[in-house]
Amino acid sequence: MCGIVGYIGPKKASEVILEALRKVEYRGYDSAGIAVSNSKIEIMKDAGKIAEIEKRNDFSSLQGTVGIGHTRWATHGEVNKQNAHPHTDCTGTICLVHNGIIENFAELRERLGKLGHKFKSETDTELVAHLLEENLKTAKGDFKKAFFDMLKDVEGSYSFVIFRQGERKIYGARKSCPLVIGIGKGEMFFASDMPAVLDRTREFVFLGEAEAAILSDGGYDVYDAAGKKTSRPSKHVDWTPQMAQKEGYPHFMLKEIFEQQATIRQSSAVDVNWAVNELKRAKNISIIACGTSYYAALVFKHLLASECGIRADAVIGSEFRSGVFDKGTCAIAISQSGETADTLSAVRFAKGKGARIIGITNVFGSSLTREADATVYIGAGPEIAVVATKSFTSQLVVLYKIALTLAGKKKELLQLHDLSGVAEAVLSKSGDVEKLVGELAKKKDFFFIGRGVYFPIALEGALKLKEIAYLHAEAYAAGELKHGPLSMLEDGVPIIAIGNFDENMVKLVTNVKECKARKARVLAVSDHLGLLAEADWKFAMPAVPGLFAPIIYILPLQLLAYYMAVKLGKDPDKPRNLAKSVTVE
Ligand code: F1P
Repeated sequence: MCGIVGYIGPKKASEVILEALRKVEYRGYDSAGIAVSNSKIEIMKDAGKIAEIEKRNDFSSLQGTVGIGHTRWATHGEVNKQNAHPHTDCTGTICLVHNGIIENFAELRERLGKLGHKFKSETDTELVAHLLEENLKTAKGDFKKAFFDMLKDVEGSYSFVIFRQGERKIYGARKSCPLVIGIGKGEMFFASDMPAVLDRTREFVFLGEAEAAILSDGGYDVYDAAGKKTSRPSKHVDWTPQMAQKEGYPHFMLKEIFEQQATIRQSSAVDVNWAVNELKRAKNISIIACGTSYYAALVFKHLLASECGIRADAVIGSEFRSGVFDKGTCAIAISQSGETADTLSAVRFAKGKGARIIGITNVFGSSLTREADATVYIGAGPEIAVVATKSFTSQLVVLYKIALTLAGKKKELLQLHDLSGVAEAVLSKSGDVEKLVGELAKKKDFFFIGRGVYFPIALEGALKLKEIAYLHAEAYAAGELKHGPLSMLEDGVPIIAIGNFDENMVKLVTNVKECKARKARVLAVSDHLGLLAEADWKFAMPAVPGLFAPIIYILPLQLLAYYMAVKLGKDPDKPRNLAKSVTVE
């Protein structure tokens, strides 16, 4: 939540920062701003998405080669120009951007208010600028000391990027929110996520939890929370700038849906041995995740039962107190971003009870990798659209690989490598899904149903439609309809029935008939002629080895949500009220 950037180097800072902000806009897009340092600090900020703000503000008029920028996902204070970042102190010489939540906000506001500070916004962030101003007085002008004193005073989660008039330095710090340092040729960057500056460098420093850094023209220094210098060498990453570009697709989401024909193959080559060895030693297994990743967790739970005969617990990150964790637990935390606050809290809780942690993530150096005893990178490459698509199938492929290795199923492991061909076949029929949207886009309520391992796929299909098309969609284990929800079926309500020809199919067909008897209309996503024959609309799936079908069956549902959003005039890449990494609880 919130994208932040800092730049120091020979180039015009406003241009570098604006470009970088566009690339991390998926982190928040209700307002944005840039500040640069000249003879004084100049700030330009406004409410809206960057493209709208640019029409009203000429960022290129900001001169100067040091600067900071921000794209906001509002938490404290409504969306307006005053609350947009950057924020300054009373003197206008200390300027900062922030991602996270300052929890002792009320106490700081009262304390600083009593000292005579005047606030221009309702944000928690602005208080930190005033706190620095106050600390600077007691530190007798030593800004570095004022900065570290501030870090001791501030409670909550943050990544800060801060600069000061007349000083060619940028100060950054992180706690429970991401912040990386990019090392360019004669230039240095701070960014929330690597894609912000991938076109300028692939050399990154990943700050640890509660660490700080100071960038200058000459390089960077890293400090622990107490202000003691520490060492953090840089790492070269193999993500390319092209991976973070649309490459001719109208939206990142569509590009990422189509990329799955390649990413499914890539992820099947990921090394999972560490994770498997951890699981072999475990007395019990808990899977922790949120949102889409939680639905991957449900599929994994199903696989552990069906393929390995292992009982596991799947826990929603924010509901961690419902899980049982102890010294014998291996907790597998799944998170595309590796930054989801609810998931990280659950991980810390499980660790506190003595559990071992396996992190399954897509983002190198993310917070989850630091908390985990072993990490598996799913290898999907940067996912820019806010909603998860290719990361979901990559999570599934990696989780299948773990379960099948654990079960010693060599033949099936080989089949996993061949799935991308089927994915390609399904995606080549995207036009068929697009055609369905003509009628479906007139509907307001949707019910997704599946049995067994298709229930989490139904949940994920419904979530996609909610996230980007803002339509009411519910998902049920198909057998549950008769236990209440059938009462909601009226003339023409669409039921999306998902499943391949397995032991559950006969019953799924019966459930579909029950819906039709109540005048619902059915879209079948299946390879089973009997189910397709019952349907009003159909997406006929190619033959896929049954075990792996769920990985492929989500593809038409992703396409459906995408085309529905486009048809209804919504931006699928930047859905309202959502952010790519949810760093607040
Ligand atoms: C979890 C998640 C996503 C969702 C949105 C908000 O993220 O719920 O599934 O699409 O981006 O966050 P993560 O923990 O997998 O990064």
